[in-house]
Amino acid sequence: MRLPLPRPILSATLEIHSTDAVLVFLDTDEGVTGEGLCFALNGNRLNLLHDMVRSFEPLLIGLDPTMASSFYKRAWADIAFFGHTGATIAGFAGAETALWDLRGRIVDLNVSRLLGAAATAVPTYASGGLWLSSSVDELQREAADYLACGFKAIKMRVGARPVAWNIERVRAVRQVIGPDIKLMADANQSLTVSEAICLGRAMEEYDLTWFEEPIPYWDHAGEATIAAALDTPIASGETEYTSRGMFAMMQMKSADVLMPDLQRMGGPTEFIRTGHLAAAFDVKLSSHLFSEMSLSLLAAAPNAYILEHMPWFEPIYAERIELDRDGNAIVPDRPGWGFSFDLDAVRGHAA
Ligand code: SMN
Ligand code: MG
Repeated sequence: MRLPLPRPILSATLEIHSTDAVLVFLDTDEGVTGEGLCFALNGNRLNLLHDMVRSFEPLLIGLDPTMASSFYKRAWADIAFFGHTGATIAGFAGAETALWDLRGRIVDLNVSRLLGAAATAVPTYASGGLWLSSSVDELQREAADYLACGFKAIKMRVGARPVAWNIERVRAVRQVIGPDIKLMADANQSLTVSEAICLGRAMEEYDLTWFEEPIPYWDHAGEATIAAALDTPIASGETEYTSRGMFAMMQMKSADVLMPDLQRMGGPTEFIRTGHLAAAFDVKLSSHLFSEMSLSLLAAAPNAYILEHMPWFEPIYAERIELDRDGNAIVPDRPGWGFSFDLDAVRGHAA
């Protein structure tokens, strides 16, 4: 399916017009269906993802869902030739995400409870706005709107422009939200190490909760240099693959906060493993996109820090993430992920 954004958005590295998804349905002969998705941007390579997901059918048809790890084991070996990255792992993630939904639904438990929940609500931050495409006035209006919706934390984007250009925007946002709201800044890998240290120092007086992906994601040593140089915590990991990629980052001390992306992790099993590794390294655990699923996974992690709230797929779900009075995302008391596709809405967005 294809979901055009209300207006195109601009990060430091990408213009995004639409978010597109392959929806995954796993039907059982007992009448229970597990749902998952994997996604692409701007209408590109959606067929590739679709074919990747379907390539797992031979390993899923006839599978007893209480033997889910046997799928993980066989599929992991099956994709090794193409590698545990890119479209290969994204397709695997879509299937694994549906399988975990099914596991929860067959025993009538939310995935957080299936795992043993640590919390019934998870701190969250609004991430759907404050892009580089917004003017300073628009940034201030968007930030005020998020506060009116009950959010207590907001992320804005910064980028490879003059320090003064970025600082004017950070200052303007901090001015409207006041000192008590958390503010994060995401550079989407657009800077060099020295530029990042320079901008990071200039932003320090605005009390950022984190400075995200300052440099290209593969430069773990560079990120470690930045993390050591700045007082502001560094958040990263959304572009790395699997728990092993996260492990390498933690060994290098690249980030104070990890933000595993459910798709690049390869699904819930690898996300959960990342959470355990992060606990062992005393690194804070956040998430990237996939808010409806990451909510339950973070709720089961004792070291959960904050959930990225990205509303992109709200239009195709029957339910929405609700916030409590403190701005935390409430974990649904519904089985599986607790969110079901609204099939009429899905049909309206067919690609
Ligand atoms: C981001 C990256 C890719 C797609 C959407 C948003 C951004 C984030 O880096 O952290 O939300
Ligand atoms: Mg980011």
